[in-house]
Amino acid sequence: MTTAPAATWHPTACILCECNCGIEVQLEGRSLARIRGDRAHPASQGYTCNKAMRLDHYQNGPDRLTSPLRRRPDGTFEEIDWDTAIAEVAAGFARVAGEHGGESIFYYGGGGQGNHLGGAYSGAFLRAVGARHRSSALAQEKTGEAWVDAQLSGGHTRGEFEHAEVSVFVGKNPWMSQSFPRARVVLREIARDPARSMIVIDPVVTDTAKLADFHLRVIPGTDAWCLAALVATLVQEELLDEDFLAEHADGVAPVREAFAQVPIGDYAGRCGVDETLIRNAARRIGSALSVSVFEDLGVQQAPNSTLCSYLNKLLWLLTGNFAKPGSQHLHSWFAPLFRPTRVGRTPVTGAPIITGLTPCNVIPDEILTDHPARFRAMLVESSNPAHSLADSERMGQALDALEHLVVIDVAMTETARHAHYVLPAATQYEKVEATFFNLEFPRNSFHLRHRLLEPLPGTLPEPEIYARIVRALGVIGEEELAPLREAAATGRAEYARAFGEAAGADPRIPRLAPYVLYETLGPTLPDGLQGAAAVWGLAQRCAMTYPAAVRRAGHADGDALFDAILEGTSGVVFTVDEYEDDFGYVAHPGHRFALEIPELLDGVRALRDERPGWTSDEFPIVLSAGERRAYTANDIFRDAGWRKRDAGGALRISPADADALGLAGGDRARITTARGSAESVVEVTDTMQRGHAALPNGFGLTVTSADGTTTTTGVAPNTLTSSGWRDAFAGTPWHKHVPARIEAVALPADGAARATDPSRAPGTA
Ligand SMILES: Nc1nc2c(c(=O)[nH]1)N[C@H]1C(S)=C(S)[C@@H](COP(=O)(O)OP(=O)(O)OC[C@H]3O[C@@H](n4cnc5c(=O)[nH]c(N)nc54)[C@H](O)[C@@H]3O)O[C@H]1N2
Ligand SMILES: Nc1nc2c(c(=O)[nH]1)N[C@H]1C(S)=C(S)[C@@H](COP(=O)(O)OP(=O)(O)OC[C@H]3O[C@@H](n4cnc5c(=O)[nH]c(N)nc54)[C@H](O)[C@@H]3O)O[C@H]1N2
Ligand code: SF4
Ligand SMILES: [Mo]
Repeated sequence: MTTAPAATWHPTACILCECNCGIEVQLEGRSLARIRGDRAHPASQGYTCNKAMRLDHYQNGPDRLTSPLRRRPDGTFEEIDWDTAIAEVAAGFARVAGEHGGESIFYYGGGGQGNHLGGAYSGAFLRAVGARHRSSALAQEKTGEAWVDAQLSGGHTRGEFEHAEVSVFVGKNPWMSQSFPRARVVLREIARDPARSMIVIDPVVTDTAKLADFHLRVIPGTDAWCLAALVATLVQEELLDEDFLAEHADGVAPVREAFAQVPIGDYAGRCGVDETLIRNAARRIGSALSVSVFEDLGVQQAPNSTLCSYLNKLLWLLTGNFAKPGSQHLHSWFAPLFRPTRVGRTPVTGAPIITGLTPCNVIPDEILTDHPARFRAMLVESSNPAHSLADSERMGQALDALEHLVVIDVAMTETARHAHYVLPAATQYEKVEATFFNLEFPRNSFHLRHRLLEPLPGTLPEPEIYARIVRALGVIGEEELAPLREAAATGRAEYARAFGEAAGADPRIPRLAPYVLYETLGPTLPDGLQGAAAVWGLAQRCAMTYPAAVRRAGHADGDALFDAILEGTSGVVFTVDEYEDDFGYVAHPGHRFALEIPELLDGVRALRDERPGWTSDEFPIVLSAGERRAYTANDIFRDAGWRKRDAGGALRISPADADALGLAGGDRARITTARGSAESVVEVTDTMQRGHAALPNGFGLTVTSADGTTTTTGVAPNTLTSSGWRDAFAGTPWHKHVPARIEAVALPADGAARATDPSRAPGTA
């Protein structure tokens, strides 16, 4: 493929958050020169936020890798060719598996906000080496919620905010963090419409809270009391949907009992919200025709997080806000991101494995030990755990303790610097890509993005990297693959028949399915689309799982769906559901919700004797470590120059704290926690309440310029967090609730260090 003429608009997607808005791009050479929203995209319909326009800073970002690297004994890296790299990477995993068993090989990542297709092939690698343990960023945010969902319904739920009469955001700031289609348009529509209401539970006056009808401005970390008071109001004021509960739910009585006695006024006092406001918000929920809720990191990474997920879900369940327009929904999946049934215990610490994922916060403990079952080798793909997981320093020590660490990334990251081998990937605009963040109802869509550019010389797409590793492991040979290749050349129907037959005869075929598809079906796909081979298998499964909904979306069967996906370069709707069919997604017997979760009802009762408060005299301030802002995007942009504002990533504090600490905007402050200490520029804002401070996420990445000098902009939040600071159920971190101390950094006599110039931002080396 050569570079297309500049005037052509190429459809693809933004890769900066789970919305993956459709965009169109004009190229100039290898630059994404002009970007606009793609109106043909079924979910985003032309919408983007400010961040998508800056995507060239990703495509042409710093520290781009262009050759496989091998660590030298002195810690520096040397470039090696792909054949050598693959042979040594595969041999390293085979050696560890041979000596200690495949279970000692750990896998982390498998995709970020825009790229899950590569990860679809990782399963073949894992099964080829006998690995069983894995994790990803989901296990530091969503596993508590997933555990609650597993008990309640066995599925994942999403709100339909576009049509909801009442929208509830709990520890979620969609104006900044988006996460559902066309978020800002929808939020503005809600704010403008007097018949609709928005309820926001957040200690900060966020841009979302500014649009809210009810802002429950909790004291940080007290959501459990606030949510319990809301649920108790519904119960005590008899606002439940009794018909819905009788027809569709079990375990209602114990829930009713647990909340009948909750002292609403007392709990309102503990969370710092006026009792009348809580009661009015609950009444609004109880009387609405439709309610949708979104909980996110403000509760999922804070005290009582799993309990908060339960309380939050009771709000819509008790009021029957399910399976109708504007309400909460269970939905189809193109490929499931969560498998609620996959539970177990980790080998060393016995931590709960939820949806198949090891809690991120215990990963260092599963490595830094002499326990015989410890993890000894690791493959990291599309993730930067040395920066994004709690306690970066200890995470780094754990990575260094591994016998074999392989990192697949587009850039030299904080994690890659610890690796024995670094394998350079093509970017998401240089290969066929997709995500499995397909969470909508009633129309759910999937977008297979074609490449805009050839891979940068020296790099490979992940499907090819995994295929080469599996090939080198020699678990399945040409003898088994050749007949399938021949069948594929004859046609899709013949291929399906041959694949089914081979899978029945040889268990290696289904075990290594993504690899087998890539090697046999892949070569028959149009140029550049070989990596989509696994999508054929997923499309077949999707059509078998939701036959009626797939047909309603206009696809006769799995093959037709696959063809539509290959051709639909702006994305396709793969299921169209009927509202009443939603109950069919409830996995429990009789498709009934199971409202009673005994462990968490104990948690509700325990709130009565518990007093919120995790700070101390030494660390009196609650630090929210990793807030989403207009110019943050996880660790995807390494180039600090993409930011138009807040270039240094300011520490936000309240005027009251600023006064008490003798700080003014632009000053520098030292922030210290039980784990670490860092310096930051300060922004004083009355959006923050007294005793609460916030640092943004995605800062503190270290980039190397051409002359070898390194620059770090802003604070890496996880230099300040501890891995032990986590939820008792799910092990998810309390990043939004880190007790901290803030002190003014003494300025030189002339005040010269007062930093408003971004190049002088604290932390800039
Ligand atoms: N701009 C931008 N958008 C993003 C991302 C990004 O990096 N940048 N990342 C994406 C990803 S991976 C995710 S998971 C989502 C996360 O999206 P969000 O969860 O919305 O993002 P945060 O800003 O981390 O946290 C949300 C809110 O929690 C509030 N909060 C802090 N402490 C508490 C508390 O004790 N109680 C309550 N109720 N609220 C509290 C904060 O004030 C904040 O407004 O964003 C996605 N979108
Ligand atoms: N303290 C604190 N820590 C947090 C958070 C917080 O709020 N506070 N938020 C957490 C949350 S919610 C999340 S989701 C995580 C996210 O943290 P991570 O899981 O580390 O994910 P990303 O930041 O998205 O990093 C993606 C990596 O993928 C690489 N990459 C980009 N494109 C490709 C590609 O095509 N192929 C490959 N192989 N690599 C690619 C990028 O270079 C980058 O290194 O951070 C978490 N960490
Ligand atoms: S909402 Fe998310 S996917 Fe859409 S443009 Fe913004 S960052 Fe990109
Ligand atoms: Mo996330």
